[in-house]
Amino acid sequence: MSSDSSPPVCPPDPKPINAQNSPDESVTTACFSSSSANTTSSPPVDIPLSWPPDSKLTLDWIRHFSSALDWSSRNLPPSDFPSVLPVSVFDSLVLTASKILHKEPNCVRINDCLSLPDSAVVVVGDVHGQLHDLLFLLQDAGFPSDNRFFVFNGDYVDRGAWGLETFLLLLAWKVFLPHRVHLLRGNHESKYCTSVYGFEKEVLVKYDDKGKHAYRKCLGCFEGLPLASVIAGRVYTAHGGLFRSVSIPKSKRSKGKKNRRIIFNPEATPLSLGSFVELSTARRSVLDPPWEGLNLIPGDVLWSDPTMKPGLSLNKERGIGLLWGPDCTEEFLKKFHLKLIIRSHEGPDAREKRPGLAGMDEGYTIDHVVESGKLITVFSAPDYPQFQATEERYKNKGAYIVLKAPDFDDPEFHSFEATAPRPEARAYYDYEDVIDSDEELDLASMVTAK
Ligand SMILES: [Mn+2]
Repeated sequence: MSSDSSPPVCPPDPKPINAQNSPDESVTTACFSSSSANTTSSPPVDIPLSWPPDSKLTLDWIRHFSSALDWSSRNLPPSDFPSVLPVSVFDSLVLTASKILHKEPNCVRINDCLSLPDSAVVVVGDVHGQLHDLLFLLQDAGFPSDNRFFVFNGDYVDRGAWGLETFLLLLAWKVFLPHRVHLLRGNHESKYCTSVYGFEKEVLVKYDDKGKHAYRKCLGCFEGLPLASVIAGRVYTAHGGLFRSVSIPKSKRSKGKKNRRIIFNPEATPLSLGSFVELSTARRSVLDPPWEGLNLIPGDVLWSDPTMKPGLSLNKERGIGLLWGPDCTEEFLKKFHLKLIIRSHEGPDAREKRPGLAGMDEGYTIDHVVESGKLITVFSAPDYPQFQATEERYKNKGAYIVLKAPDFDDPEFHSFEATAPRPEARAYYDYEDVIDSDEELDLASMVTAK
């Protein structure tokens, strides 16, 4: 059904949601409104938003929502957020999205794109609450539509000041086009990370006396986010990356009675790559994926990093997940007939500490080039992190990847600058004290945070 004459992704009448790098215009074009509306600081659309009586979101609803979020981020104190999205509408949105997400498999298979000749799949990396950069990205890439699929690789919240807005906007797209928009989980969609890097406090400030309730609902939704995707049978995507096998080697199985408790010590078992069957049976609905025990696959998928050193080893820097070398990339691609791995998870700060791997200045890196294909990292938060203790910033670009029909395995890279100027905002975490990247985790507090 799709062709050159297919309808535009987004009806063209409103002005662009945001303008890239045009400080003079960014405020006036930010809302779908005239400049006079901005000078009077009146909202560009009717607020508060209401939930459609039939629970069916429309493109217009999402456009109004985007515009209201952009406007409120520039004109309202954070505690006035319920005047844009009352908690009852928040509840409906999160509940509706949550129901859809919880039903999805751990690894989402995106194959509908194969039967649409002009289709494209856009893969997006970490966003970290940078709402205005996400609004720019969506417009630049073209909004989700019948033949434009999106896979978001996680880390929607924390660090940036608009994690709630970012997450809710993506949930709205998910509800509107559940088979076109795929939201995967990042390591920050967890109780531990959100309690350290700002999202919990952000929700408490924005929803005040309903804050605890709203935060709990967000956590419930995080638990439902799928872990990985396979696009067109050729491209594996996940936030961190590869994962270990947790199947019990025959030699370690207890003999005798079938139901006897299995004694298995993963530490003593050599690491090997896991399979898609194992990925599909992992229990993902955990707030903080464990770093020990038998349910290790979600933690690996969300926290692992590539390295240039061959082999598979425990990710000691992060204290959770794995490090995998180019030989593992080759093994994984070959075994499962894939061409690409696209993961995210490492921004410019993390890459500064990874000798042998390229920096994140352009928002993406090609980490492994092997016989069967490539491993790519994509990071979509430009000028990251929003709050920094030092004057000197990374000034990194963000990027997204476009995979096109018919093969979906020849990535087009699109780098973009941060939307400037960013509205003034205060951080929701102590960024001068909190360590710069996720590397050193206080694992003990992950236990007590449960
Ligand atoms: Mn991450």
